[in-house]
Amino acid sequence: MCLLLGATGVGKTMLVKRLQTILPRWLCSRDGKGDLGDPPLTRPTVGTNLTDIVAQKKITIRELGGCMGPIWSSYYGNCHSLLFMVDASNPTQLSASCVQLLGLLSAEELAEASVLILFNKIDLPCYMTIEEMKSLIRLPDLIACAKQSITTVEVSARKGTGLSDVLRWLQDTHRTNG
Ligand SMILES: Nc1nc2c(ncn2[C@@H]2O[C@H](COP(=O)(O)OP(=O)(O)OP(=O)(O)O)[C@@H](O)[C@H]2O)c(=O)[nH]1
Ligand SMILES: [Mg+2]
Repeated sequence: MCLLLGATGVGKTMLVKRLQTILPRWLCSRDGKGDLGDPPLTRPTVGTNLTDIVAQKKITIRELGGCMGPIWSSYYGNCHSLLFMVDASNPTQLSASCVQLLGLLSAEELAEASVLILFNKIDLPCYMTIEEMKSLIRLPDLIACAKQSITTVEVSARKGTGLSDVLRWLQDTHRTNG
């Protein structure tokens, strides 16, 4: 099981919809590029949303809506990997996201999980660069101190940028178990 978490509106549902769209061509050519068509409409996820990504093995991604934040922890069990999404176009949300991330990294049940932090919406202009945001939340220190293995990736779920890296990470992370 892979958990997909992050504040409301960062683009989690868009990500899973787009991953499903690019999966067939990624499996053929290891390339997620090409026209993805119009971005699908999304609504705020009230509750949870399960999506199966079937590559070499089936990986179930469980999105929890941002509004479910207070009860995210009841879903930590059996979580092999964690996708944590941040809206790279919205630095004002960053400190709240950082607090959420710290809570996740210190949770006993997630100590063994591999973590991928996604900076989404890189297609939008922003007054702060991703490097500046990373240093603002002291991400290098977090990565050095965390029990989990942490990777970061910059994506646009809307445009498809970086999504083949996400699929590769999922496949590598779930190769052995989970
Ligand atoms: N420009 C841009 N917009 C995006 C991107 N990803 C998502 N969005 C938009 O952001 C809004 C929220 O997207 P959702 O996928 O519903 O967000 P969510 O994280 O699932 O939100 P909750 O389910 O409420 O927690 C929608 O209007 C999307 O079209 C992106 O990469 N670029
Ligand atoms: Mg959603």
